[in-house]
Amino acid sequence: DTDALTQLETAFGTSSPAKQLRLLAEISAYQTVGYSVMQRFLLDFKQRNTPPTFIEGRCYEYLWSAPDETCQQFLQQHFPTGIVPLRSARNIDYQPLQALLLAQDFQEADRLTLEKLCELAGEVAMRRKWLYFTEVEQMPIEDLQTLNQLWLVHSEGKFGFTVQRQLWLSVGQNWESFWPKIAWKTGRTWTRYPDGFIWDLDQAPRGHLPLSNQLRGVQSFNALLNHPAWT
Ligand code: UYC
Repeated sequence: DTDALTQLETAFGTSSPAKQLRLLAEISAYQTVGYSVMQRFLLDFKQRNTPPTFIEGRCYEYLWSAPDETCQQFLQQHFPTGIVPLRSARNIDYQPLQALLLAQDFQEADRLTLEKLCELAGEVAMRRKWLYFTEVEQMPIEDLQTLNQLWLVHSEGKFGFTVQRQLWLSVGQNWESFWPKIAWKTGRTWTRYPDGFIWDLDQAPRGHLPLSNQLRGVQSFNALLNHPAWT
């Protein structure tokens, strides 16, 4: 009944993010009336003018996959390019990445992220298909923050460069401790691309994605985790 839904909505406003995720699942079970609650929440968010979190991301995902056409229309009207502002200092189009993450297609999103990073580094890197650390150092803060936000917001805060950075700092920037923590290495064995990696949000450990190939050493990833975008 709607009384119970009103109680859920009230509780939602004062809960922790983890609790809010669970409440959203309950609210979505109410379907049409539940979707109205979510739309109200997203309109509030729009007015606040604050960066989106994974709560707004999850809300957006629920509305996007809802059977009610009014939900699609709502998103089209109020958030036509997604919940994350797709800012770029280099005029790069992050819309395709937004779409893949929204659809929770993490494997394709990971592939496209590397492609976008190469695009950000320039034509030479695009042809090379991998990054020099000097190119990473030169990347604009704005674009890296957009990429990071897209991953964070559409992964319940589990994936993204800042999640990786936080874990890496927590082990004293020790790579050998870091790799097993994010399941890129087990014992002495590197995880094999692509089938060894975990492309499922619920199964993967925090910081597992996006990937950064270590074939040519750690310098590029090191430059990424040390980028001024995160300080
Ligand atoms: N791969 O093992 N990786 C590739 C990872 C390594 C290798 C791509 C990550 C270790 C080869 C991505 C790990 C290694 C290719 C990743 C990992 C290795 C390849 C596709 C755990 C051998 C073929 C994008 C750290 C022992 C391409 C890209 C080539 C591809 C990611 C081998 C995303 C996180 C040291 C031979 N691996 N990679 O970059 O260039 O090509 O030959 O890290």
